[in-house]
Order: sequence, then C-alpha cells, then structure tokens
Amino acid sequence: MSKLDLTGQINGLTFNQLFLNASGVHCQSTEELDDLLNDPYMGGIVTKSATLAKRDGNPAPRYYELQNGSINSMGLPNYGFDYYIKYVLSDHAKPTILSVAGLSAADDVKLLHQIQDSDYDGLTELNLSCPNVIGKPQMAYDVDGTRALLDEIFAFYKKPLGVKLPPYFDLVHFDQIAAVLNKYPLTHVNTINSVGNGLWVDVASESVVIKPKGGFGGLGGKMVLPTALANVRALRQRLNASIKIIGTGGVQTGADVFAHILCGAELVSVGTQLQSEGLGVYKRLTTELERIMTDKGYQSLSDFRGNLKTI
Ligand code: RRO
Repeated sequence: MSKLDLTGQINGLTFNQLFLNASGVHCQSTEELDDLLNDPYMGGIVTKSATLAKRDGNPAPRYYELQNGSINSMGLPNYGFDYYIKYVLSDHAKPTILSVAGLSAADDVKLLHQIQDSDYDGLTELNLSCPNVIGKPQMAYDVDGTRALLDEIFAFYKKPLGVKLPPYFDLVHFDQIAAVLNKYPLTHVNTINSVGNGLWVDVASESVVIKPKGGFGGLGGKMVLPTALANVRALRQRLNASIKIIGTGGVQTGADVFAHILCGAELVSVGTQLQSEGLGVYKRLTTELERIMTDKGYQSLSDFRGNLKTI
C-alpha cells in the first residue's frame, strides 16, 4: 500500500484514502456496500440515496453506457431509509456517508428528523439534485427553495450534514448557491451529480437508449469532467473553508483525480468508471495518482490541494 499521504478530512473525521463511490453505483445492497468497505483502496462509502419508503425506481432500460460516459434515469431505486440507517449504524472500519433523498422538501425534513432522533452520528448527505424522479425538479436549482429548506432543517438538526449538488453552469449561479450554503454549518458539498436531462440517440435504430422520460437522463463519466472540475473549483473559491468538497464526475484516470484535488476536492468519488470497470478501479487510480505525485515530488494531497494555477 501507499507510502504517500492520500488522506482527507470531513468534519474532523479522517478518511485514510481519498476514494469514495459515487452514490448510486454499487451501493444499493448491503452486499455491495460491504464490497466497497472491504476494498483497501477506498476511504469510505456512500449509500444509495434513501427515500422514506422502498422504491423499485423507473422501468428498464434505465442505465446505458456511452462511448464517453453514461446516461441514467434510475429513478431512485433503493431499499428505503430503515435499511440504510441500520447498515450505517453497525460498526464499520471506515467512515460512512448516509445519502438521503426525499421526494419532496417535507420528506427531506422527515428523513432528517429520523436521523436526528437516531443513534447515528456519522456523516449524512442530503441529495438536492436527483434529476430522474418524474415530475420532481432538482431542489438545488431553486436557490430560494434551498434556503427555505436548510432554514427549516437547521432549526432542529444538530448532526453532521452535507449536500449533493447538481452542476451549475453560470458564474452568477455559483455565487447565489454558495451565498446560501455558507449560512449553514454544512460539513461538505458533494459536486457534481449527473448533468441532468441529456439525451442520446442511437442512429442505427433511430431511437433513444433508455426508457424513462422518453430517453432523457443524467449524464456521467468522461464527458462531464470539465463541468465537474469547474464546479469543484468555483465552489472551493466561494464556500467557507470549513465546508469540504467531495469531487465527483468524470474520473477515468489518476490524472483526472489529480485535477479534482488541484481544483480543491478533499475526497474524490467515482461512479461511471466503477460501473464499467468494477472494483479494481480504485487500485488502478491509486497507482496512477501516486505515480504522478511521485514524479512531481508531492508526498501528500495537501501539497497541491486547491493550488490550481491561472494564467
Ligand atoms: O436514482 C437516480 O436516478 C439518480 C439519482 Br437519486 C441521482 O442523484 N443521480 C442520478 O444520476 N440518478
């Protein structure tokens, strides 16, 4: 294993390796979550976003691998909140992040009340950015709605809480969402969720490639790397230093991981590439990242984290 320091911290909690899974990939069942926890190259795990009740999600086909990424409209298939809180409440050798996603703001509040009233003191991440629940907008694109929701939550919620954000594309929107998030004692933001409502066309069959929503779905993988890096960087430049950033999106190589850290990510999560390559991805990425760090003479992520140069 590594002689380099690949650790990160969120809310004083140390992750001994920088890698997480992106929520949604290989994290729906306890068996899958155990696989991730048993991988020595992973720093911690994120659960599939839990809703109050179990959900089957959208009809298949609902995930499709593209040449340069993926498109999905899973529709929040998960075993329900009780299943995931039971899992994170048992003893694990690594930090866990319990991801939760209400189907409405009222559901979000109910989920967080249940965590507040439970024995779970670990990290929770409120998913404000699922693009695939039919008829439900992505909450974090509504800045005033996000402020109202976080006001309601932090009136009673006293445990470590972060949020999962959708990608933003306008510098004014970065300013607006950061100004709201900076008002609350958030532990972290996880950026980016998939780029919502892309569409892929299979020319041979003259058809869309996933069934839900007439083929529209969230984009991930290589094609979203520049968007992910922009969101990590722009939010790192705007958020309070106490709010750490989990960089998610577009990681295929150790160089991509290095770029996320340079933009300011504390930890890095991998989704599409985990789905296509399988669990060996974290060992490969660690080896590639360590090669780059060694060549550059860096011993720790903190030697270059956030130090992106401009010209
Ligand atoms: O389950 C999904 O369709 C899904 C979720 Br909750 C999410 O946050 N992001 C995504 O790309 N798919």
